[in-house]
Amino acid sequence: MSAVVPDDERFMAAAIRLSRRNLGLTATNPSVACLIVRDGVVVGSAVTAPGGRPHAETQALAMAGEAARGATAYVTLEPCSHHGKTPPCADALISSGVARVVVSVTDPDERVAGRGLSMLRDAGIAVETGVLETEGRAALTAYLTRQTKKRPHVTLKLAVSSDGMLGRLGEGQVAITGPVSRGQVHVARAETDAILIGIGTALADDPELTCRLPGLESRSPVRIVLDPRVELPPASKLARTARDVPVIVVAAREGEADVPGTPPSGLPAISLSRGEIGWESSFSSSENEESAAPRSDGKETISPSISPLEGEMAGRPEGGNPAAVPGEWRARAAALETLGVEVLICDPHRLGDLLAALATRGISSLLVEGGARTARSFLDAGLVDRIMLFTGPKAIGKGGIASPCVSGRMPQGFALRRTARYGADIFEEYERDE
Ligand code: AOF
Ligand code: ZN
Repeated sequence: MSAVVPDDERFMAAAIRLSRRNLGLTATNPSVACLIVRDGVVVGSAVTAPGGRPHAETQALAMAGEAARGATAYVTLEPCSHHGKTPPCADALISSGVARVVVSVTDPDERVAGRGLSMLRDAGIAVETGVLETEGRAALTAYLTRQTKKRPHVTLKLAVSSDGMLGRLGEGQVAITGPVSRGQVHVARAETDAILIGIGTALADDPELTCRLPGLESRSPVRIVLDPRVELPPASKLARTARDVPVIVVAAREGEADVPGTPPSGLPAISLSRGEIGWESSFSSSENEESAAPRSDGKETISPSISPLEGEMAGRPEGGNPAAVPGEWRARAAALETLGVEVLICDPHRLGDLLAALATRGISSLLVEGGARTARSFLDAGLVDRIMLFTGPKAIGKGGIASPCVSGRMPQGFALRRTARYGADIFEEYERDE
């Protein structure tokens, strides 16, 4: 038998805070934290290492050494029970001699799923679970979404003027929010595996999409551009920095981007060529043209249901360049690849397929940063889990590009979770009720 004791929530809260430290750094593995507490004193503490291993528990136990004997271990996720790349953490806890293990969230990974807790109990250790579970789940939300929905957790970030606009037609970046809000966006980027924009935004704003907070520059996420016709200019900041921080251009199969909404005639939604689902290799040689083979993984492709993404933002004609010449498409892709950009062939009308492919790549969290049409497409497809809404004090007025949602008029199913004031801006965080 075991029961929650008064200090359990205090130590679990500390563990959850610690677990957030490596968000966005642990690839497919969740960022988990473990505290070893003896007589009210923390004698060991650790978070899952960058890259995903070692796990938190073994590091915290190593720090505690002999002091772990008779201590309580606080772990934000159920200790693993499987022999993966490292031996089970449940075994490490048992042999350390801890008397009690307090867990926040049970692990949905089918290799674990309750077995970690059973192993501890069978060894005579007192086990308590569900402590600060809501907070624990919030910190693990990207991992839990990827495990249960087989896609990344999607956050939509919107910076909206006081009159509900995202920018002004024909202009590049328009300052809507102030420096405090922008800092918060950079924090979100640091905690996220990948960031996504539409080609319209890439062309209009020429953004860098990196995390530029001092000391956190190395935590920039993978940058993804939905770019059906491969229009990202080689001179863009994104392309020029692709060797420092990865850039993926998501392009339609040659010739198909010009017919928005048309199902790809019997072709796969995502092609296979690099041994990993959904990722197509080089366009630089004609050999690779042949490699666009139908999916060999036996999965069915999903019928297209969402609106086209191209031509979404200020500063460019709607629908991009319909007269794109096939040979030039290939040359544009090759030019980007020379700069280190990865060109992925995936029907941009099928966001669900794209997200599934990103999940197989180990991307558990995705931040969608614009523009209006990309935001709308993700919302329409029901693929947004969280909305970060920043509302600035100034109006855009005539020629504004309307935001798909504004404060007080959010899509059905989203509930307000948090508000804050960042300088002159109002921040609201909404989550899908589920
Ligand atoms: C823990 N502590 O710190 C983490 C855990 O690929 P592997 O072998 O590293 O296993 C990955 C799985 O381990 C992951 O899906 C999740 O179930 C668990 N992560 N478990 O005991 C940790 N990060
Ligand atoms: Zn483990």
